[in-house]
Amino acid sequence: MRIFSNPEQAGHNPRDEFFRGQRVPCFENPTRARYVLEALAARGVPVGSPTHDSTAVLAEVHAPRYLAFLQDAWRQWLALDGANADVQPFPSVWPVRTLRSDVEPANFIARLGLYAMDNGSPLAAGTWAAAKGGADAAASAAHALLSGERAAFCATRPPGHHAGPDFMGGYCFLNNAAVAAQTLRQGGAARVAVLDVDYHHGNGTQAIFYRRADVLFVSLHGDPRTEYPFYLGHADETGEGEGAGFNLNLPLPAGTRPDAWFDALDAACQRVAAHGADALVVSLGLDTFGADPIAGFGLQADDFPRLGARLQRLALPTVMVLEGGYASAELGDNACHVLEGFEA
Ligand code: SP5
Ligand code: ZN
Repeated sequence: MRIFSNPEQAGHNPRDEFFRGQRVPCFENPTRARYVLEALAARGVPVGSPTHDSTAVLAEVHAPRYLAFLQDAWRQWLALDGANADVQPFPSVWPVRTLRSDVEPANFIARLGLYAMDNGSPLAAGTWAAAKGGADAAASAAHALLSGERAAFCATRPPGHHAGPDFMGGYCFLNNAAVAAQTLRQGGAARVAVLDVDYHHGNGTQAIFYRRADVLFVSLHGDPRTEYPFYLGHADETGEGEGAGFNLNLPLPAGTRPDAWFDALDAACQRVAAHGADALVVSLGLDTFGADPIAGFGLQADDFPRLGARLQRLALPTVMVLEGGYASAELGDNACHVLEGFEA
């Protein structure tokens, strides 16, 4: 298994996010990557830097005006009166429902609201470089498969599955899983499946592929009636147009125990197998862990090798990209346990 990191990740280091009116330290922080890389190093697993540039494929999964905004956002923030590098930019207005989203305002905060689905995804000086490095890792992992590698894992942050065609959200800026899937398509895989096992529904990935039949999206996640991202991820979302029938959501109640979760995983894997996919991309969120501070499933340490083993049984060239997972001390071991279950 090839492992990729993004050396730029630590530059995405915002200080805090909002929770119920209070500022709390960011759950999604550089320590997460450190724990995963330390766990890999402790096992003697070699980790490589990206080998491919994702610029061209990014333009196929994200809108040009969104990419242009994100790349220049920190500079534009610093240019505002009263802004400085110690203050975090947050949106304060959004183009919901009857308002227009086709206009790109000149005002920076208004553009931040246009491109952000929540106020929980703060930008920092190094956000673009970190997100781009993660996307490069995803493109590199896909290329490794196209060169005959059985599997690859991106030990990268920030995560990507909440980032849609033209928006950020849920700590995500560029959709790494979509970059991997699109790279595989371009490299000759006729059909690709994305399987998202993060606790939160991968609304961004779903949105990117919702009208496409060539990339199947399957997700099991906390029921969005009560869990983030709330406004997408429901069972009646099955795809549109050409993509009708190529989107499967399996929402599960918060508090779901491992056996019920693995039953849903089995249903998800059966749909992936029925797709006749040539390659698989796994959005590997580890916030399904019982001790996760922001999520509500009950997976335990020994459930992660079981997850890896089930993925391996699909017998497909597989890219895994790290998504969520916030119980930092255990995050590295949980990630390695998935890889070990896959390789056993
Ligand atoms: C990639 C990913 O897992 N994104 C998750 C985004 C979740 N955003 C909402 C966070 C709400 C934090 N709630 C804190 C609960 C503390 N007890
Ligand atoms: Zn998550």
